[in-house]
Amino acid sequence: MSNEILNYDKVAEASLAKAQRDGAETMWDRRAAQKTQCGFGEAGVCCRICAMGPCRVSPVPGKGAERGICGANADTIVARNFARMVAGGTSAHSDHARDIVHAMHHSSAEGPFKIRDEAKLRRIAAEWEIADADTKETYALAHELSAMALEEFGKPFGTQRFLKRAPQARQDVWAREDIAPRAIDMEVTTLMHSTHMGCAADYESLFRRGMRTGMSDGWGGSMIGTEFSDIMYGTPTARASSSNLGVIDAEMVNILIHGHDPNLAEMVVLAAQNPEMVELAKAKGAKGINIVGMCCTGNEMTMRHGIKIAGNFYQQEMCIITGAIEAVVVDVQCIFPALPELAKTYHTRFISTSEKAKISGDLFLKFSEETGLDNANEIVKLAVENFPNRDAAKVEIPDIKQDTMVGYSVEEIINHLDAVVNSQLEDKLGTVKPLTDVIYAGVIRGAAGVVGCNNPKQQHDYAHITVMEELIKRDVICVVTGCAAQAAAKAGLLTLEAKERCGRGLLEVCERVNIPPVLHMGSCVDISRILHIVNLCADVRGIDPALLPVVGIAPEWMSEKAVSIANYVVGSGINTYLGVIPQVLGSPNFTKLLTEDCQEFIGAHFVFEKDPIVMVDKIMEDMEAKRTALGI
Ligand code: XCC
Ligand code: SF4
Repeated sequence: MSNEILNYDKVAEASLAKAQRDGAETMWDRRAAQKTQCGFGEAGVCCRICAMGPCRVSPVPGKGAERGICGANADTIVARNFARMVAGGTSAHSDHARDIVHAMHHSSAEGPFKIRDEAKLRRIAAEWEIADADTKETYALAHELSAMALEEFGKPFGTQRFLKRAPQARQDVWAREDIAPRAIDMEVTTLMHSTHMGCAADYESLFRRGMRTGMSDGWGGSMIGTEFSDIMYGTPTARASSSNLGVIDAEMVNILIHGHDPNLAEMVVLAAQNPEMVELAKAKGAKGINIVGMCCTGNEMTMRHGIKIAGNFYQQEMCIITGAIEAVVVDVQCIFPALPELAKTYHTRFISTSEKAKISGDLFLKFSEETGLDNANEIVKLAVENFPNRDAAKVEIPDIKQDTMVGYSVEEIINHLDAVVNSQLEDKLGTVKPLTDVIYAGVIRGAAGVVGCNNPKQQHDYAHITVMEELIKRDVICVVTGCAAQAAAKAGLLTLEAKERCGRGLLEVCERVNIPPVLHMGSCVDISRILHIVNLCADVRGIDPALLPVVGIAPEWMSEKAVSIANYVVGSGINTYLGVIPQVLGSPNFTKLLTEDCQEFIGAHFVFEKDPIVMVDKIMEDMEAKRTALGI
């Protein structure tokens, strides 16, 4: 077993040893079965977009075939493959957002979909220039706004509405370089067209079109996903939670919610609070119902309700291996197709709910906005009734959990800043200016957004934690989302006490503002919160965000969504550091375009660096150079 790859993860060894005893297969067995991974695929030079192929050109220029049958060279093939990853990622985030907007379209005073942050509804309606946004009846306004949001996916003309949140200097770059995204579906479709056999062959053009598609994710789908989820389910506020497999409770009915979209998870939490359901659980011998979260569903639910975090991407199998999960309930994205089979080794039921992500092997129970609460009731009941089937001999829950703080939306960060700076004044400043003040004063050197998945190409959580620990030591504040945030939670970095692990400047800021040095900002669509706050900071200084000492980092990424994210973060003027190297090295030209040349026209670039310590050294150099250029 690959323990050397997992020894950073405190629960992994026992968990995988148990899997072996139970005869359960895990990702590690399957990874071993893959043997050495394909060198052509790794370099991005395998093309199978038409049936004359598959064609593979040499990953090492000058050796072997240099062109596919149609004549596409390594540059074209690599650029097309990369662009298609962007299209995949953008569609995933954006389709998630569309479901949220649909739920808002079904919202009503009676529920179950309701408007919980009316102030935000009115704020965004005003931002989108709806007349009488402050006086219209709540649900009439919600329906009008959701109809407008749906237009963002398919409108024939114009660009994404949220782009106006960026300072003018950045909007000018987008206009000049033609990467201001139009309707989201249009960007994805046109990119699939461009990458069809016999279309775009110019690698730079493919890159630019890919970036514009990614931009429709960050400033379109993801931002809509975040903002509309806040309107319906509440804008997150700071709250306590707990993390790691130890949050699974041997005496309770445990339901693992896994996936991304809060619609399903919100309904499951609501259903589990129903006193009748709790009584039923007691009648079955349990003390109650314990909902635990995983991946971004876990992030959405912990940010708004303090739902405990069972773990990140890597731990999805380990949860089931505890033998104490009555049901795994999933919607979309990042769900191993292996789970239903693994669940059969235990008493666990595996329930998939989205037609977009039907996973065979156990139960499919279609969730829809019309019947959301009924669906959730059925799911929770099924889990409760499964409790007596648990095999006590197979239950083994690692006794490891870590307290954590979550819930730092942009609004909540501003509230915290206001509480300190303005404690004597009546009026709240309501801006991020105090944050830019401490960056400009050099008390903190810069800010980093650490995001993304786990990937067996990196030791589990090691790259995430090392990068964060090293950055806060060097007075760089971190904001985190996705599975990176859950890694931080498990490592105790999302606590007020973590300030002891910081440099002096950041320690002082954490004390005064009463925040952890690493702030949980949510799920992966919530990287739009990071975009938003960076742009607010640039705005108060009247500069292009590309000038700020701010970076994006994905130390252990794996998904297409991460490629889309990297594109919009770079497109937004923020240098992006990747700890797993994307499959592009088979084209030195395309690699150079990403890591150097795009700096010239976008004002930011990609950095590939597998070693987290070396990565942090590069980041500090990057930030100090930006500080020098700003004269701060
Ligand atoms: Fe998935 Fe969003 Fe990656 Fe985690 S971080 S493995 S994409 S859950 Ni988004
Ligand atoms: Fe081969 Fe060209 Fe077809 Fe790709 S598009 S599979 S390189 S012939």
